Amino acid sequence: TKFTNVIVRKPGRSLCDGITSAPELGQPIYERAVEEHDDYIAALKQCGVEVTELPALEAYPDSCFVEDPAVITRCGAIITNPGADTRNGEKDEIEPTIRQFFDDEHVAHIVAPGTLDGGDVMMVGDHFFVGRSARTNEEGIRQFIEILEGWGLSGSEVPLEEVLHLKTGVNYLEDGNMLVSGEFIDKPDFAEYNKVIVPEDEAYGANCIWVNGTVIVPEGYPTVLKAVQDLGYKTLVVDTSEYRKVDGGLSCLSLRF
Ligand code: CIR
Repeated sequence: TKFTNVIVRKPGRSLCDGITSAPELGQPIYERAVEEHDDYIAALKQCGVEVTELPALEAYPDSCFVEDPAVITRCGAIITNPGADTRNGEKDEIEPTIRQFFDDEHVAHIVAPGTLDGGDVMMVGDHFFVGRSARTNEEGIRQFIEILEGWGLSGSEVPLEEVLHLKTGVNYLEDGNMLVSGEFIDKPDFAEYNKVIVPEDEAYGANCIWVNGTVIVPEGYPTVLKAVQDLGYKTLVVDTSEYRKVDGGLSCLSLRF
């Protein structure tokens, strides 16, 4: 795998009204969120990718989490049908940008009654694990796997019990290495990988991203950082604490392809 492009979207002031399961963390501070976003883009650029930065969309508080309305594979892009009502329209906002990179035969869609959030999709080579969650349903997964198979790729379902999205708790770092936390530690689906177990008190740190040999790790998770460095990866640390307040992690903030 080698990524050449990344798509991000600036947060809007409405980020403060993003969906959250953790209101006790308080609302994101917009100015700080913008700084963190700038640092995130700078880290990506250090990994040798071209970054396409889309403008903020105030009508969609969670629209900076571009990973959810689309999934991009090496064979084509899939526009999803996001499972949260306030986010569903994000798919129409991202599609024109996706079409700048892919022609018609290489753009597919998840359609109602199927729902799917890209945060539930984890790419491991040519196989895609798909979390069945509050956002991603059985029909969405069925359509998704059908599209993948049409492109010579494969997919399989992973039922979730606790976390929002699959990648909230498990992330693939390439080279057989996988960061796993909580409910994913013992799942048979991931038995064949070199699992790095993320301790419960650093669970948010399980959401790291591999970009061309460098792993970007969220700031404040020292056990995770050390484990990733011990695997031999170069690391970059980025603070995403404002996004954490609305359940967002490092991976959600970009589409990498
Ligand atoms: C949401 O609940 O949809 C947003 N507040 C957070 C989305 C995070 N995205 C992701 O994990 N892929």
